[in-house]
Amino acid sequence: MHNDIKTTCPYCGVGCGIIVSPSRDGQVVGGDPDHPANRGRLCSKGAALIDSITAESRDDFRLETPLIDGTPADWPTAIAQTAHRLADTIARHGPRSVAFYVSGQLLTEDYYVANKLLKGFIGSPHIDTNSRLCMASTVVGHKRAFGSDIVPGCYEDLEIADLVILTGSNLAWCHPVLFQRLRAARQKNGTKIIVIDPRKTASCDIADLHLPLAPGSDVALFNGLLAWLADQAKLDHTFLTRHVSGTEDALASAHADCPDIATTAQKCGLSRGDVEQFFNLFADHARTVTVFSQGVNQSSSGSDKVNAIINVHLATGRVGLPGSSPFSVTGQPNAMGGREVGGLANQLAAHMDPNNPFDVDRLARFWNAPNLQQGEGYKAVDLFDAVATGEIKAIWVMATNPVVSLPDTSKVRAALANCPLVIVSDVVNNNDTLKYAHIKLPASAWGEKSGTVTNSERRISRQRPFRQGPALARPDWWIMAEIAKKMGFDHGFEWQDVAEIFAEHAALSEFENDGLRAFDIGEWAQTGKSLKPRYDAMAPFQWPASRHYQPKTGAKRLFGDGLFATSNRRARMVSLRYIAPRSNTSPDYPLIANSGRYRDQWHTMTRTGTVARLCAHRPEPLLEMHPDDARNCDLGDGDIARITSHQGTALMRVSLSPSQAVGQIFVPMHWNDSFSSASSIGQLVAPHVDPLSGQPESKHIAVSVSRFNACWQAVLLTNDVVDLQDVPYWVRTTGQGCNIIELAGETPIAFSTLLPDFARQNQPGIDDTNGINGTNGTNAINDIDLLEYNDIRRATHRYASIRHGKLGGALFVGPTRQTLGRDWISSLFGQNTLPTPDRMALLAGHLPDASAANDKLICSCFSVGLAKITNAICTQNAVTTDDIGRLLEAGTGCGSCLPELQDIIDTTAVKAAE
Ligand SMILES: Nc1nc2c(c(=O)[nH]1)N[C@H]1C(S)=C(S)[C@@H](COP(=O)(O)OP(=O)(O)OC[C@H]3O[C@@H](n4cnc5c(=O)[nH]c(N)nc54)[C@H](O)[C@@H]3O)O[C@H]1N2
Ligand SMILES: Nc1nc2c(c(=O)[nH]1)N[C@H]1C(S)=C(S)[C@@H](COP(=O)(O)OP(=O)(O)OC[C@H]3O[C@@H](n4cnc5c(=O)[nH]c(N)nc54)[C@H](O)[C@@H]3O)O[C@H]1N2
Ligand code: SF4
Ligand SMILES: [Mo]
Repeated sequence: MHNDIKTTCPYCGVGCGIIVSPSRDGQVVGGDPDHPANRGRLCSKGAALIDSITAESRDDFRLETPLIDGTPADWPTAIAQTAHRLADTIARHGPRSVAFYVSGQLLTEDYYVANKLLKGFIGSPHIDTNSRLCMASTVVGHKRAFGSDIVPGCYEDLEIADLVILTGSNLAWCHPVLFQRLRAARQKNGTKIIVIDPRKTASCDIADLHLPLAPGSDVALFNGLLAWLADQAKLDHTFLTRHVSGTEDALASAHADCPDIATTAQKCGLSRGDVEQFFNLFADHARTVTVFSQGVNQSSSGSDKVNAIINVHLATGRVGLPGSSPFSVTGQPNAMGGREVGGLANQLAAHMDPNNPFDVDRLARFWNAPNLQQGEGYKAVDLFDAVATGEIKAIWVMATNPVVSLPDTSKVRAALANCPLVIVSDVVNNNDTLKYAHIKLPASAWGEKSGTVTNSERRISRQRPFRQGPALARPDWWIMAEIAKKMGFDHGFEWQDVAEIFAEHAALSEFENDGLRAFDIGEWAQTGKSLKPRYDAMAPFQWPASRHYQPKTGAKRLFGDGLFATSNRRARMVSLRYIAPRSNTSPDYPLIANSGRYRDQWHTMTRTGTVARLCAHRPEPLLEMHPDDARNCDLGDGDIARITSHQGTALMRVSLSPSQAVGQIFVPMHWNDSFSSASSIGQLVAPHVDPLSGQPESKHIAVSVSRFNACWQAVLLTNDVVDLQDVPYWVRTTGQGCNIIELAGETPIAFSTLLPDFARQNQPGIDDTNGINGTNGTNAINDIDLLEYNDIRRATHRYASIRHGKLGGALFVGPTRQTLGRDWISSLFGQNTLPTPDRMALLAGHLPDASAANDKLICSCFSVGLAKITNAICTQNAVTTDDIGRLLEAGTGCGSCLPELQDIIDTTAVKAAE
């Protein structure tokens, strides 16, 4: 392709515009200066998109062909087989025995087809999505308060607000470009910023106040605020009288729950001073935006947390006004699009309701779909329970990895293992869920497919193809449409192009819409010749885009006129009481584990886990804990710990962190069985859900932590497939030249079996269990040099294999964590011949530049590590992030590392002062 292609980032819900341009060695990705979400900015993940595409081109990465029971098939066979098995299941067990589990990473058009096929034509209500784990509580909160699932504000509000509250949101790492916009606005306007989060996160870098509230206590905090605002006569009574119902009851509940600052502080585990400061800041700034995300949603009281936030905004008339709104930031690139097409089990397409017979009838007529049923389907956790009990006999998983991301994953595995028909559509050929699939269908990936996504501010943008995928990869909508037609659903799936699906979706949004269904994009409902060119040229726009109702098009904000989407057009305040999280500590499980995200990893790592520069930021998953807790558990920094919950056990390396409160640990959600032996966190999460939204409580897991008594630790560098079955602790990361695998065990094993060449050669004379003979030297067999060094006294072993002069693998074993520089060894893998000094250095365990060893990568754009930054602070007088940028370039690319740079400056200054 010769021209610039404008598309949208496939990661987070900020929905940044991207330009892909041709370059000498292929293509380059840059931020789109014209896209309103980012105006040219990108974060570290967006900036590394070309790296992830390069990784995707590797031979073993993509699912290249349909596989039926492990046998490659062409598409006609795969379609016929899938259709036949689904039809057979329906014939024998009825339509409700079929379920789909889909994802906010599908494009709107894919998502629309999935809902139409399952709900409308197969006639099963059981389609749910990973948005259940993500946005479901917000959907309930919005519907309860506004009558419809609508985000009233826009990104600009964060820039023009006087006060921005980030609650349950680590915006710096999870919505980095929005965070950059906020940072810039703060520099310009002095915006006040409050972070409400049990732990000190990177987002606190720009905060005036951090409230480390007790996990799960948000309802108490916002109830306390509501009661206090009422007592201080700070409510907007005119707005309440005209536009809100339920006020008195909500106020009474808030007063009963948290009558004063002291009670609020006590329930939230905060100091009175901090609570008072928060309340005063809220009262004093009419232009307030409250940004909320998973610390709010992923809770057994998630829906109530959302409404507690909206209550204070309604009570002060701060909804849908410039710089003034509650603001749910969505996670996935198309979490919002999924909600628009009714992706959740308790929604219908175009913001209609499966429990409303008029909506069901309307949709059935529009689709000409006689099988559409009234009523909700199973929500994700219940859906997989129904798979486990055998009620669901066929499940089709698309664009999500539930074996990693759902709670209680042991149960999910068992359910899938027993399910008679598991179909998985994915772009990769290996993830934890694909292992259970009878039918694997190769989907086209980002960069290859065409369609639309909706970001957090209701902005619909195009994703446009700019590269060829594997010959047999197909867009998800096409796969479903072909199977639908093969199942005998002749009408309704005949689209020739994705533009036609979008037009149908748009037509449905305005179909018999009396103006109350705010999701109206009827402007795009056209058909005919001009459809495709217009769709292809679509510039990003905010819905609604109505042909009939006000606001007709591109409204930045909704509800600013005080008219809501309820039948009486009044918003509703909800009466709430603080209820403690479901999973609580006990003598057996005395700590609370909170799980969340890292700056440079995306979810279950299927894509970001293959990019060296994204893996360098946090190569191993860390159990972050307060030093006091670590001491109680007999753990030190860098030790390996066993984390046990009622559900299961995981292993992770300990990182001491004063940012964690005593009694609370933080663990990443990303690692899985493809990247670790036992660091997948879903196996610890209890299936406790919010009673209204069905969203699991992944932020509050009662656990115990104990020592994993490593008697040896090792690092293995290789590109070969290694059998790690007998290694209890291993974590794999992608280095510049090879995979880097950290290993540890509680009992000795035969180390040489970990190095493929050693195992294959079955070397005589090498006895390498922990602490044995001292064979040192080189053995050459079949052009493979095997270097070996054993120091029995120190229990230290080093092995390297050189194939045809090139480094093939290196293994370093010792009693503690290996401290040698992985980057340098990893870089040797690219060299055609390994010079003798490097061979010697490998065996001696000495690095040419020892200071580079184990440096922690901070800036992934310019590959600047901690050592250089600390050096610049200590010896070159760098006192601001700008100084560091000038000296080292760090922080001047995407800016995602600025919070960490500031943190390093602060801690280095403190150390220097001590
Ligand atoms: N780098 C990166 N960015 C991403 C993603 C990714 O995988 N990686 N995923 C995207 C997706 S799908 C999503 S949903 C978003 C999620 O974005 P966020 O919600 O910002 O991310 P999390 O790290 O899951 O959780 C946010 C914070 O909630 C806090 N928290 C935990 N318990 C409580 C509580 O009881 N109350 C309060 N107030 N806070 C609490 C946690 O300490 C954590 O810092 O990120 C999106 N962006
Ligand atoms: N403990 C804990 N668990 C959590 C969370 C947490 O904070 N803590 N967060 C939850 C949240 S908010 C979310 S959103 C989920 C995310 O969890 P998942 O949705 O399970 O995570 P992903 O790794 O994004 O999985 C996406 C899959 O889709 C594939 N894929 C990518 N593009 C396409 C495509 O175009 N078509 C098809 N067919 N496949 C594609 C990818 O290869 C990958 O296998 O995790 C949830 N689970
Ligand atoms: S903030 Fe980063 S991950 Fe999110 S859309 Fe923008 S570039 Fe992509
Ligand atoms: Mo999410």
